[in-house]
Amino acid sequence: MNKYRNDFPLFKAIDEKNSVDNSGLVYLDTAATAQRPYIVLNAMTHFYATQNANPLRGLYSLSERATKAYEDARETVAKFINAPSSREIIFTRNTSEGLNLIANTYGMANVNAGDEVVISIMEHHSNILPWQFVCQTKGATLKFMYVDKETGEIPESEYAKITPKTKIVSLTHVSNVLGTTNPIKKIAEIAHKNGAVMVVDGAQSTPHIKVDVQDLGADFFAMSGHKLCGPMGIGAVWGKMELLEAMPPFLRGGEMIEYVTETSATWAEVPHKFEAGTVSAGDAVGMAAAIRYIQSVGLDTITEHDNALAVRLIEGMKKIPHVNIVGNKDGTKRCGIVTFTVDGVHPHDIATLLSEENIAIRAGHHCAQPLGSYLGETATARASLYFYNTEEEIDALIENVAKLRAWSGFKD
Ligand code: C6P
Repeated sequence: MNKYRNDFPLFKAIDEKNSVDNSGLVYLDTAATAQRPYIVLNAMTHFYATQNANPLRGLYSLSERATKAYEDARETVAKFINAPSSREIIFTRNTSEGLNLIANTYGMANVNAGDEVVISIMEHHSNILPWQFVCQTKGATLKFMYVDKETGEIPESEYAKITPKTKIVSLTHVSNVLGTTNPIKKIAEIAHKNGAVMVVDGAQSTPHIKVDVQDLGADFFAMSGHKLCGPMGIGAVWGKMELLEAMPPFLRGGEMIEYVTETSATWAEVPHKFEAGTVSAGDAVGMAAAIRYIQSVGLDTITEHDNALAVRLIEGMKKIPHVNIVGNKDGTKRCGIVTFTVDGVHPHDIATLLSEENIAIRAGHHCAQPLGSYLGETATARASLYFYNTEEEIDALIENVAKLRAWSGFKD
């Protein structure tokens, strides 16, 4: 039994009120959202029970304590990704909001007619649609770098799509379908040589591998709390201070201003310029607790565990006739994300049949429809695992995947 499982209430066979029976649940959908340990839930309860006031506003000590808890959470996020300053961390709702923030502020202010934005075909819709909007509004061109279907990697020849016309390169750090880790450092260097900025979607990397935004050479980085054991509804954007200072605000309203007249306004300093309205302080506190928890498990331990389970899963699946792994077949290159199809069985049926065996996986387009069209797989099944998963769970998945065709009426 994996020693971390006891940290998670959802993995208790029977919940504390005896109302839900999760015994035997095999949860393999962490790429969609991770589970939360008690420590995160307790940190949020503690915030609301002892520090709850509207942060950044009150001049009384309770509000100051709420502000401190919120700003301490910002510091924790900054250190987690090695941002030079916590003032460069903006809290958002999630990665999607973060990428929209970057596109709507930096993108709209810096991309003009005739310019180009370069992304890749493996992007999640959250890293496609904001750039489609910018390019369509400004008369710019959105260019895609394509992937090698076998390795799931972007061949270096595709990097030539980054040219002096490119204003922004925006790439996922880790693909939520292929599990590929993109060589951001190398691509950022090419982007910078061409005068472009490098935006990184860190939704799937931050839970699995150590991230250092300075070493990556990124200019912006977006992430979600809920994928790394934090609460839903909180995420963060990191950006270089000189870029953030020059950018217009995203949302307008309370607390993001310096001075307002009937006809004009000036903006608060970064990061508050980008955090209009009452902030999600309880969620920020929960995200910081999740980061500390993950650090206590250790990112190196997590990477090693996820890779070992992915290798076991892929090796097991390779032995099953009619099962096809989508992308790289080396489990150490998948960040715990294993996508597959079974000949003759629709991915939705795969997920439904496995659900009857108490196994939770995701099926569909995974919010990456252009990648599906490019691969010729409009839907796939995906098992995504984490440090709380066990070898027994992987074996249970393999065992049941082997039965899918028989359950679907096939003779072989
Ligand atoms: N992918 C998945 O099951 P949000 O939903 O905003 O926290 O994250 C969006 C997002 C952005 N980029 C990548 C690479 C992602 O994987 C995701 C979320 C989930 O694959 C939900 S679609």
